[in-house]
Amino acid sequence: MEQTFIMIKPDGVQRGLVGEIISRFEKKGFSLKGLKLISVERAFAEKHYEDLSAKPFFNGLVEYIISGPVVAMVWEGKNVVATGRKIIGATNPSDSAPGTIRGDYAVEIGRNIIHGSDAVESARKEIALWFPDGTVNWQSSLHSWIYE
Ligand code: RTP
Repeated sequence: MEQTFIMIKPDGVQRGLVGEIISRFEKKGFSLKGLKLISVERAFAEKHYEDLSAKPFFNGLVEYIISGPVVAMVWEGKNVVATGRKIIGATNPSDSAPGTIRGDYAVEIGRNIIHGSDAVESARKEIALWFPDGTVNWQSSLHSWIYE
């Protein structure tokens, strides 16, 4: 089954949105496989966003990610990478539809609350980076009520 990496960024934690965000993924029917509250070092944040290192906003993005604790999660389910991105909404909250997390709770691109892997391959890399000791292997008793 497909997995994705979801991170609630420092603004989402500070604004008390952790429960709301987890609730949206749970209610959808996805399964939580990994969860931790963690403050990351600069080098770790730079590694996570290494593909964006040439962007003009890179230093500000790293400062933002290390400015407070984040919630790192692994969610599992059918098509969870693409569907997770839909639940999160467009990168710039000005373009995120109401009903999405960013559309409902964020205003500016540099404070957009949440990260979600953009592809199955990047999810695999990000899960390995953030959960080097692996995740929890379990299955919800509701599985047969969510999948045919
Ligand atoms: P994320 O990785 O956080 O899920 O975001 P994304 O794929 O939707 O967007 P991406 O282009 O990968 O950008 C990563 C994060 O960098 C910040 N950003 N700031 N100031 C700017 O123009 C700008 N552009 C991007 C955002 O926090 C974005 O989520």
